[in-house]
Amino acid sequence: MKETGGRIVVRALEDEGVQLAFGIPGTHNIELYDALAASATVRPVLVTDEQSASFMADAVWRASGRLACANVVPGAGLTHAMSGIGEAYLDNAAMLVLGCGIRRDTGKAYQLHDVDQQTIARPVTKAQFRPMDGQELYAVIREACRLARETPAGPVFVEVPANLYLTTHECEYGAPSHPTPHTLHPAEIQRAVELLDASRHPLLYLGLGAAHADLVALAERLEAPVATTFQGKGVFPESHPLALWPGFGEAAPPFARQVADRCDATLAIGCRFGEVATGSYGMAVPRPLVHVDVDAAVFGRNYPADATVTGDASVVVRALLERLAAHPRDEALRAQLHEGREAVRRERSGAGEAGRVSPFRLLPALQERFGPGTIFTADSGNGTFLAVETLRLDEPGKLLAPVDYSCMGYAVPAAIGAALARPDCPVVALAGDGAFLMTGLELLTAAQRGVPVAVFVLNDGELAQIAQFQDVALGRKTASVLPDLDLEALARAVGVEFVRLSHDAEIPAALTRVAATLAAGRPVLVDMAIDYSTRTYFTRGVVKTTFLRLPWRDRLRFVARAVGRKLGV
Ligand SMILES: Cc1ncc(C[n+]2csc(CCOP(=O)(O)OP(=O)(O)O)c2C)c(N)n1
Ligand SMILES: [Mg+2]
Repeated sequence: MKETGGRIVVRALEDEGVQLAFGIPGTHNIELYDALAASATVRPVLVTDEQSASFMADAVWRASGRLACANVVPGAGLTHAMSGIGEAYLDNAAMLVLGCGIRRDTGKAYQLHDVDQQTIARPVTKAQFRPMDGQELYAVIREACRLARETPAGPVFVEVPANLYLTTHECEYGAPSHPTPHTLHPAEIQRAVELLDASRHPLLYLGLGAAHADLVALAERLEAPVATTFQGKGVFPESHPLALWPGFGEAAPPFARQVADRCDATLAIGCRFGEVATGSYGMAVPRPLVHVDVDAAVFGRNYPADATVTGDASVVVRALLERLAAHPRDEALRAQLHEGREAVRRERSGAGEAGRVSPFRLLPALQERFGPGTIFTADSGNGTFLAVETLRLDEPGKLLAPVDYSCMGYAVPAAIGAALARPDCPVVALAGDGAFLMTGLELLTAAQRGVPVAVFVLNDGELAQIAQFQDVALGRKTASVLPDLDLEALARAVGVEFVRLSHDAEIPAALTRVAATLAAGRPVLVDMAIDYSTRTYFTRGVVKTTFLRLPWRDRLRFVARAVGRKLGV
């Protein structure tokens, strides 16, 4: 029997278990939207801007491990969605970018929205498809979904020519074949085991790619302190006595550096030693370095590896556990880790700026109030680093942050996507005031659909992450001070509850109101006067690392300029 293109695509989404399709319809895909309206399992979600559509789909994956789709019109819809697609690409979040395209059956030029979408999508997607025949539609969508999920996950683009939606096609609905899994090389495992057995104090360094492996058993076998990347925060329970810090170089607190400096080998799993995670390559990685990843392309790019193992983290860790000798329990190390964390907590629990809210009080209070299931979303800016350094997470998928593409505007739409995917979890967005200006209107979508998200606007009146660098390095701030915005009026305009949080003493009462609003199934906007007077370890470390890497002449020039400006000369 023949089916319409729209029905065929929806059937493929249903068979892939895709339940959420975020986007804005246009003339090219109204037939697809019409078919979506008839689906029992795939929900179309209307957004205010397609960048939110891709941020939401990204968050569905990160929060639930389920694939979602950004459903966009040709040209303008795709380019609006590019920010979230780029984020998903660099942060390895799976997503189906379901685009559509001009008619390919008329031969006409200068059609509406006609740009070369395959070329636009290529640098930010794992693969691009353009089925030309309706008979291919089902198989192409299923293959795109499979590729998007395959580790390392990422976005995959499919451009469906509009004419395929307008006509009917013969189609077969067979399950796609699965590629054969990668097999381990015993020699690689053997070499890794030799190096780790020979070390007295190995360090474990884990990225998100290590999730699902038996990491607690591995850490305890090696009696190794465990550092993670930012993305990997929570893959190893941070309440475990061997947990070190998210990172361990100049951009980490002194105790984390001291512990790492004492190590005589590193086992890195599912990470790439990217610029952000390493604090601008300010980590001295103890050698020998054993690097494990499913993607051999990551080895040796920034830090030379002494041994590499290509393979799925769970499989490799299982193989290592079969062979690795047990290291003796190291009470001194465990005490040092405990004391180090306590010292950080003490250092930060002091009085901050009067009349403002300390992030070091607010974030633990949020964790206590909403519990371990809470999903936090953060944005590009100071808030991400505060969240990374302050939250204590025992699972991955609980802090969703734009790390490697670092795109502002992520937190609010990501919170909505996460809340739709995980209605069982409280969801809290930590949005910088600058980032909020980009996608904050998406609260309208949350209000209209009754999505209970708590959006905390970290209101400091500045683009702080940049302003702080400018202040230290340049002695003045340029184009980084924000205009005033009446957030209470905005909350009223989009129909969400509003809470003002001006200083620490108000935290308990404010959280009670936030909890009551979420429990009633409604979103809430919290205007919070954030205290940024304590610089994060990350910011301090990156400034130092970058500065020390400059030639002497330029260091002097920088210092003279900053000091001169501070003194007003
Ligand atoms: C789309 C985009 N534009 C610009 C930047 C550069 N940038 C990185 S952090 C930052 C400051 C963010 O300010 P805000 O949202 O107020 O957060 P804060 O740092 O003040 O907490 C800027 C402008 C970016 N990362 N993404
Ligand atoms: Mg700000």
